[in-house]
Amino acid sequence: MNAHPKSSRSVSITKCLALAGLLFIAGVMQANAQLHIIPQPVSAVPLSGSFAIKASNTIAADEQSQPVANYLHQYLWDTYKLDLKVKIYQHVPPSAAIKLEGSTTNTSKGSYLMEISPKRIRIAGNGEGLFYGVQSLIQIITDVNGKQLHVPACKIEDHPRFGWRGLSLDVSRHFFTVDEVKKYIDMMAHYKLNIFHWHLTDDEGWRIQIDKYPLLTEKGSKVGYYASIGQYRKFDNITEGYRDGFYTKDDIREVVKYAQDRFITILPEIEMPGHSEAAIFAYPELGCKDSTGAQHRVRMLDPSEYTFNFYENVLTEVMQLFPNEYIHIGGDEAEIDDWLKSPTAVALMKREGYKYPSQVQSYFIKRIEQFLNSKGKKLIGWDEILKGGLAPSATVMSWEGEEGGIIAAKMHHNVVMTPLPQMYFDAPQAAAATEPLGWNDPVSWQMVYNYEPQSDKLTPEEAKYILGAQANIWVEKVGNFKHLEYMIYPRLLALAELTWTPKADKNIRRFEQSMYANYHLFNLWGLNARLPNVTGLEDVVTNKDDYATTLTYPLQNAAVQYTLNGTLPDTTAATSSFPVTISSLLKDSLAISVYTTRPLSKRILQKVMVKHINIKSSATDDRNLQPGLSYMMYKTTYNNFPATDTTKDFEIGVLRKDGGLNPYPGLFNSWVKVYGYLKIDREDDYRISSDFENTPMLLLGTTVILDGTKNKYIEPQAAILHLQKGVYQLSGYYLADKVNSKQTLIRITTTGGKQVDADSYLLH
Ligand code: TNX
Repeated sequence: MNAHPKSSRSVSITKCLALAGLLFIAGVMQANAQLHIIPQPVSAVPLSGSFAIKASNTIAADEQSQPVANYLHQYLWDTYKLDLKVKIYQHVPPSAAIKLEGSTTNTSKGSYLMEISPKRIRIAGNGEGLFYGVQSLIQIITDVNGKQLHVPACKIEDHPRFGWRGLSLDVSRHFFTVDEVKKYIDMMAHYKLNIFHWHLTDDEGWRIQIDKYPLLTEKGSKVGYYASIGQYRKFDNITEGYRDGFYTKDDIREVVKYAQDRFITILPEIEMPGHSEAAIFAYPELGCKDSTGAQHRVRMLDPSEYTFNFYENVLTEVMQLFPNEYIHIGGDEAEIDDWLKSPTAVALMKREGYKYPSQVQSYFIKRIEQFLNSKGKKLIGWDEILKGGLAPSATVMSWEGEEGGIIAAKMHHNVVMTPLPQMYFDAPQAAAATEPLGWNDPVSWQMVYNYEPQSDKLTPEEAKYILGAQANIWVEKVGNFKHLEYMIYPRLLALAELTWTPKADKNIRRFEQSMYANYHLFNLWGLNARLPNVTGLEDVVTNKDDYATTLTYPLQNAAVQYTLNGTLPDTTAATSSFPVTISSLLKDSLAISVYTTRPLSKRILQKVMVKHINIKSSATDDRNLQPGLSYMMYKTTYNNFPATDTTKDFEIGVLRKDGGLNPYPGLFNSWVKVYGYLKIDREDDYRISSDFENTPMLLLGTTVILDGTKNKYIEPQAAILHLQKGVYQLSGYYLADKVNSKQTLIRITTTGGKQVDADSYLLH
């Protein structure tokens, strides 16, 4: 045997170190193997190795790509203090390390190609396409111990599904500064959203300088001042004080440019003929006589020549500031019955032969449309503009559900889907009592993700009129930017994916993982995103005498405090890190409260109940039982399912396997009653839950085991039951809709985690 000479030994140590380094890099790559890019690209193939970004690298770009190259340079500097050179070439040399190039092959709007090898990064695309490629790159940069930036090798080919990927911001109810608006635009850009709908006027505040009518901002933007002297017009909805302010024309130009640099179009909204109290406050002649507004307590614009002339002048100045083709004129929640008190409106109705005030609304919008069209602009408005007849070329923003949008698409009008509840980011993200203030019922990121803008009520031809989707945020209850960030993130990521990624490629499990991976970016960007829920925490009913669960967390560095007695953990409660096992004897119920904290994030609170129940098997002779549950499907969409018991219109059948039914033909959704038996052949612990977005009501005998009045995504729940061999009467109700019909209605697993075959357990 040869003894190893010393030199060769030292070589082998070097080799070992090199190998360790490689393994380390492999580890980095491993972490990125899934390429956590949101929205999920059309095609993303991970390759082996990674590219290390160094200060000595140059960003080489052709002339048309220079703005995007500058953006990347600025981003790397702002975020990592890395100062790369930008060099502009007529033809980018093949050897350059980071290449940004206009594309001749990839020309569909927003498309790009990105190839990353250990030697170079190449992104090719035109305009926004190239910019989107850079955004994908930004998301996969890994910072190894704050020392070295890496990006995993990969090949990505990508383009958007919809051309309208929007997000609104109400700056009337609370004002947000230019810097805050810019940060909002930045975050939209990171997730490839491209329409920023700026809600600039409303009852509470007029926020845009109009030279011809200075009182609009002088009086109309000083909500706090006028409130303080008791002259305020409408403030009962506002929480957290007032944020006064308005944007000068220079401010607007600055924001428009900032958005343009990020390939975001700004859609300005000037509200009319309702939600105009700030303008009427400043110029009372605009107001409809004796109008008080039954629902919204605000006056209507009078449909007078003075008003039309005034708003044409306003819009003229607005159009000079915003270069895009669309102008949003509001149109929502107009209290049109008030026009019956207005001599102007009554005379107008007489002159035009109108019977209803809705025809005045239609007249109003059509006149404004004609004006906008004459200036080469297009009108878009909320779905109420359908009332009394839609203006000839108007685009409809469907917010009161999808119906308005569906009607408009069938009339071959363009539509942007922004329906309640899914697209409303002013809703809390979990049970309202534990969240910062919001409107309406909670909307989870899962509900946002599952939203499909092209309703199956549309033919493929009609579906082409759906330009895309948009989420809205109204800020009556959102008084500062941190709260605003909390409402927007992470739901914005779900919006981004549903508007970008091909429908067939959506996958909520994969998205969830990528979303968690994005929290490191939220930290990097100083963004107050809502933290994810704790896993292992749910409302439970159980007939067992003890209860145990292990709480885990999808993010690192999170800490947890909990109590089991219904009180909230106070500052002295012990803090642990995840995972945490809770186990307790169970006599009656256990009220678990959990605080989760993470550096730089607002902590979240979750509360669940574990309730003890008794279950008896029924003495049914099971010899004639057949697979499947019986069902009655009612021709009703009542909110209240017990009302189905008096409904005569229904069909009956047997529900096989564990999926749900499609709604009653012709209805959006319809109630279904299911009944039959749960047959247990082997004594064991079983877990019964539902995958439905809206949890069904489910009873064993007369005992409720799943509470259908709660939303599953918001408040997960399960029954954990020790069941003897025997037959149990099972019944329940659920709402069949197109989302639920594809999911598992009743999921039964042994507590060992094995899913049982529904056909041998659910019988009739
Ligand atoms: C309705 S959504 C509005 C907003 C309010 C929101 C919440 C829509 C088009 N109009 O003006 O802020 O409800 O109150």
